Amino acid sequence: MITIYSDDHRYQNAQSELIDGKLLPPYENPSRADTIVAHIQQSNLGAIQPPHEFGLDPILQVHDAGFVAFLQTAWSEWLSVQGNHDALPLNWATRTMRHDRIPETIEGKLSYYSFDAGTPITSGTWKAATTSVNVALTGQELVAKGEPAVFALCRPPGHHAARDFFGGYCFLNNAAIAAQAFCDQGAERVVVLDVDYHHGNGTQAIFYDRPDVFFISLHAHPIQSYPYFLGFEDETGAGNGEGYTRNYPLRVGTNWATYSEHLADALQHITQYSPDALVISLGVDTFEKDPISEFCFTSQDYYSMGEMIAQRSQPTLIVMEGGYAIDEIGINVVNFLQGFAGDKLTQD
Ligand code: Q9C
Ligand code: ZN
Repeated sequence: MITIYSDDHRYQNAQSELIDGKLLPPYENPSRADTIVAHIQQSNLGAIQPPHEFGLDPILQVHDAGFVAFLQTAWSEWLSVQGNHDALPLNWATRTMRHDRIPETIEGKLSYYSFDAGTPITSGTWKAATTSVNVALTGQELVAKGEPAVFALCRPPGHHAARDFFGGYCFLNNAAIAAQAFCDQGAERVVVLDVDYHHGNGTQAIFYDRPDVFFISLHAHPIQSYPYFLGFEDETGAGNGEGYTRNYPLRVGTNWATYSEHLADALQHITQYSPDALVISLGVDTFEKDPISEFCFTSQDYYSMGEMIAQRSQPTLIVMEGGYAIDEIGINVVNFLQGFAGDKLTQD
């Protein structure tokens, strides 16, 4: 299986993130992707190729133009007002407040275009986030040209980013942009299967009213876990998209035995839908030793998950999302990819 990767992910290298009431060294840091790519190099998985540039057009098919312009200029505006330290928002328009007035100042715009204070904007954020999109789109292009499966080693991740807000370590929604590219190239039905520990609120929201992209997610129950305010079972799509969103919220402490029963159900729905392409939002923060998550997967479980998902025949783009246990992140990702490739690629 080909991996798409660029060192430019290292441009997203924040000083700290706000978490659990503290400013801590970021969990979402360059060593994540560096470790994954090192493990892929040591494996027999296949070639690692660089991305190429796709420009803003595919991003603007998914994201709001004002939001994209904000992300592009946020650092220079922040730098000139606040100085050379990471930018974070501090307040949001919650119940009874207005969402129809976009502030003029950089501090106000940070608040308007975000949903948490754990996602620092730095000098390199735009460069890293757009490179991450190019990684996903380069992988998408290879799958569209006939590769059965490609791994897009995206960093920063994307699935929490919605049409016009960032958060959850995500700025641009790599998986959604790739899914939209499949649609724009003629796919009639695309599935995004999200197996990150956290609900992919951004991806769900982007496709919520559309029948051509079916979003299916297994994740920690939002009543217990971040992002808290989306990902419940009764969210099933709206309008023409009714029936084309499916959520499997699972309680803290869930292990592979329980998870795999729900995954089997999700895979049946994918088979029934019969998509032209599958995009997998792959997070390995379901791991038992993940520092910010509370599922109980072992490293071997990722091999089983890869094998199980590969039993579908659709062309597949695997997009990296979360996973913060640095010591095992490489093993866990390679195990998933080996399980997937073992069941799919070597039998073709
Ligand atoms: N106490 C992704 O995995 N903070 N984003 C969680 C836990 C945000 C995770 C706080 C976690 C975002 C792509
Ligand atoms: Zn996650």
